[in-house]
Amino acid sequence: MITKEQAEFYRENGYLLVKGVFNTEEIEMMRGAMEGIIERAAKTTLDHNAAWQGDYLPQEDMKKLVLKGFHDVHYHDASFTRALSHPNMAAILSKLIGPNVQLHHSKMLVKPPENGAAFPMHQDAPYFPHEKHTMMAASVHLDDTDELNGCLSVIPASHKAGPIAHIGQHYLNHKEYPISMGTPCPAKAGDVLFFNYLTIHGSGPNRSDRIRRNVLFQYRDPEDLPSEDTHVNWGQGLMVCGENPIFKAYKGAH
Ligand SMILES: O=C(O)CCC(=O)C(=O)O
Repeated sequence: MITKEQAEFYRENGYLLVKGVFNTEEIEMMRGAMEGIIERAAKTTLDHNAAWQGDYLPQEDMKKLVLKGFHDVHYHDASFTRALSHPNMAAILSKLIGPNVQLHHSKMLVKPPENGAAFPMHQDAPYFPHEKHTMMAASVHLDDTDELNGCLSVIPASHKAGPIAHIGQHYLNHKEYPISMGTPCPAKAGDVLFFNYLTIHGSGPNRSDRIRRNVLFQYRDPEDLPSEDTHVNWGQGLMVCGENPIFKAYKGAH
């Protein structure tokens, strides 16, 4: 699914956009599944707006912004389980991480038209630090994205600098790391942006009349152990490629 050059690009730059990983039918299934999650959540106390707080926008503007975010989407709908372990995904992940690949968690992010909130620049590493830094996100695009509807931006090769101190563990100082500092990664529905959890990334607000829906799967080498006991999720440890050589040692006797 990817060439040696693409894998090399990922190692050098900390990110890689792969075109056409999912077909139209698979994308449609995931869009429907996402709608189902939002509808069901709206009937419970789970419906929440995950828009970033902070000082990157005046408070009045911030209040208008919406970002629908839910974790563990593969426990809500099987289309996400199929997507996270899709043969195309497994083929790519085994080239980027290695023969053994394990799921860490999944989530969905919906930026509605006109008022979809931005994601200030950050690394994912402070949320779930690991020893060997193999962790990477695969952001599956369910819509065409560009700068107008808040596509992802990355700072190429920023993963090489290692972990950087974040404000309250959440994001980087937006004056030092404005979103405009990143390289925008416009994509089509079905494309997947892979990026290491040390790669600085973010996304602008959705100022278009188009929705922007992404599903994000986070993966690691099973031998890359957490250095802090945080962000433990359902389904953590699901094998997506190869085998888990340390299952017994890590999990103990049970
Ligand atoms: O999808 C986006 O716009 C950003 C998502 C992101 O940065 C994250 O979940 O860490």
